[in-house]
Amino acid sequence: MERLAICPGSFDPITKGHEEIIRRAASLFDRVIVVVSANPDKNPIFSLDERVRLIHAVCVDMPNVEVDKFSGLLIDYVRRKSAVAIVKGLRAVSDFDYEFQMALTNRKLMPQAETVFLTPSSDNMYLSSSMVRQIARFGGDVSSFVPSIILDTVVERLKIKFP
Ligand code: COD
Repeated sequence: MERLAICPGSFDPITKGHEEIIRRAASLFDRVIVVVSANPDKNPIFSLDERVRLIHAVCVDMPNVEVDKFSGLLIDYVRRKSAVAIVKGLRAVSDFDYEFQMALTNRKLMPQAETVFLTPSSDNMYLSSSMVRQIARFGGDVSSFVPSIILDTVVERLKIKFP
């Protein structure tokens, strides 16, 4: 049976940290769907379709990875796709409480889906989309944090937002 994993997130925008987790997931599972949350509470900088396009570009060399979007409960999406796992990245201790709470809640809602935590390399340990947005806002260089294939697009887009 094909083992499908879901990599969910806001990806506003996708970073090298996200890319690393997706690559690791792609090597562990038969198929991976990266799903972008349409959560309107987050007030994202990049539109849903922009985020999907950026992830597509980053994952172009990963044949078993697809990109999709979702709204509502993640676990409903996981059930609909008959996925066996939700893959999350776990950085420092600061991620733990929130991620643990989500994993336990999702397990209550769908016991047969496992949440799998992958740790990033030390280079990506303290990297987040919000850090990228903050650096860009003050005119800093984000090239160490954003996958090179989408760097120009992201920089141009952030310049429009933070001229
Ligand atoms: N290294 C490793 N992993 C990383 C890094 C990094 N540098 N940066 C981010 N990650 C991981 C995060 O830990 C997370 O697992 C994933 O990548 C996505 O990160 P973000 O920041 O893009 O996305 P989040 O954390 O805002 O996404 C949250 C979800 C959309 C997954 C969550 O809110 C959700 O499931 N929402 C749907 C509503 C729902 O079902 N709620 C009930 C849950 S109990």
